[in-house]
Amino acid sequence: MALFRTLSLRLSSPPQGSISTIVRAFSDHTDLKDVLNNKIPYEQERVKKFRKEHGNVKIGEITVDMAYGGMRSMKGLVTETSVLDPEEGIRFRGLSIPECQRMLPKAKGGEEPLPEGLFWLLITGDVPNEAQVKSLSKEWASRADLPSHVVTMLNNFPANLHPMSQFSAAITALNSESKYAKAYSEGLHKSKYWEYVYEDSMDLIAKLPTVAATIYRNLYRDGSSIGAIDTKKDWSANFASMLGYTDPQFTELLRLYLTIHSDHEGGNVSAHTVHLIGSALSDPYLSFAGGMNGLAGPLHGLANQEVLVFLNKITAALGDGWTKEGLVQLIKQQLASGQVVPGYGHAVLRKTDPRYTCQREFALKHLPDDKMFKLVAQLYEIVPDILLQTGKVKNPWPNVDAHSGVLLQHYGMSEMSYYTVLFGVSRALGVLASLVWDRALGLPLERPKSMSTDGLMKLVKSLQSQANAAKGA
Ligand code: CMX
Repeated sequence: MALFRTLSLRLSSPPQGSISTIVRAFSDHTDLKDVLNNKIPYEQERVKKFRKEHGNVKIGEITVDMAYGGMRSMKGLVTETSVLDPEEGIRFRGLSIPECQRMLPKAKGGEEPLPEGLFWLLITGDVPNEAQVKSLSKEWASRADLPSHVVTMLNNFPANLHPMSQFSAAITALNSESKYAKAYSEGLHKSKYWEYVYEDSMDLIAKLPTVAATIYRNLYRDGSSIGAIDTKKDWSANFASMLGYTDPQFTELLRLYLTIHSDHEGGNVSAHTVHLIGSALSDPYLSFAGGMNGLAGPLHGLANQEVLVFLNKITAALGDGWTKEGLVQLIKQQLASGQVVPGYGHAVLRKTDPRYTCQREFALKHLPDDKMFKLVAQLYEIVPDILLQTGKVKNPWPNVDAHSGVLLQHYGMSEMSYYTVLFGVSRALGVLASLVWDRALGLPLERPKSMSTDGLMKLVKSLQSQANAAKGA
């Protein structure tokens, strides 16, 4: 620690060279905040210099269709933690999912990456070592307790309130604990914003499994106690045990699940919402709760619940002895009734989602004979062709949500309305890492320009007449 601080003091003006070279000196340091403390000044300088030299460079054009069409392909956000390639899928700080599975530290005897390692990677850009990941597990375990008003609130929600509504409301109520909001109200210098956003993000990530497990126990396990956090266990192991699951394979699944659902660059509904709300300098609890309300939509995170509903509908209609012909007919009926096939399609991806593929590999390894898995595998064979035949679906391939529920229910988690809560716990890792960087880079209040249809028509007309005049000249 002392050496680290000395180095950071000596380097008062950022040196030349890539950030990864500079910070290698700190690569064995286990205090994440110290690592960031040293990294952030260099990145701030790098971005400042880049903007000064190239701030006027055009990076795209905006069409009328983009404005009406959900801003697809419009490059208008900066997100450091991950990039989504339409063909290849997600890369977390440059690493694909198989690379993360190979390179990130694992639990003793485990094969899947620890989500703590993924968080370290997302927020610093570096692959952590085991000591760094262990220190995060310990730190999150020490921050996991809930204030009593949140426990009381959770215990008093009616059983018919959807788990995602409970989750979002509890996260909003947790903002009584916001160190950022408190410091801001006392007068906080803007250069310090990120430090308090970091503290809140660490607290929130630590508390999410406790909130989520309390919801689960209240709704599906007669309100039984979640038990105590074990500071020697990793984040997922504690979560699994609070949920009441003892099978080590379920814990491994949870580690994989919480790793792969964490981040999908900046434009998806949950990430964009957190970023947008955070730009108003709302605290991380309020920002993240907003993101969870977006994740709760059926075209986004709730699709994992919808997939299970759809699979159950299939087995109710066709029984376990479904045939390929029967499935084709049912899928066509679903489309004819104006509904989507949940778990298929994506706004950016144009190939099978690698998050689907790694879950399929997990299933092939651990539950190859599971009936529901076989159904999911069969749907993979037939849904894309049917979606392509509609002539309008841009991506007929399965996304992350097509697979997750089947794995969870294999280990006994059959409560499908709960699945999006797990997605939400994982999503915190990516969006809160991004929120820290948003404040570190001083990104301002987000405020894109909107136009009315009349205004757009006038603009198009005037642009056309300018173009015609230029042609005539
Ligand atoms: N089933 C039926 N129709 C689909 C479809 C699907 N799985 N995917 C796309 N389409 C339809 C769209 O509804 C749209 O129809 P209209 O022109 O009649 O409105 C048309 O095909 C074109 O859509 P697109 O450009 O291919 O897809 P979008 O970028 O507009 O939407 C998504 C992307 C994910 C909302 C869409 O594919 C969908 O609704 N999928 C099912 C829900 C789902 O699985 N969501 C989870 C996504 C992953 C996540 O965020 O968790």
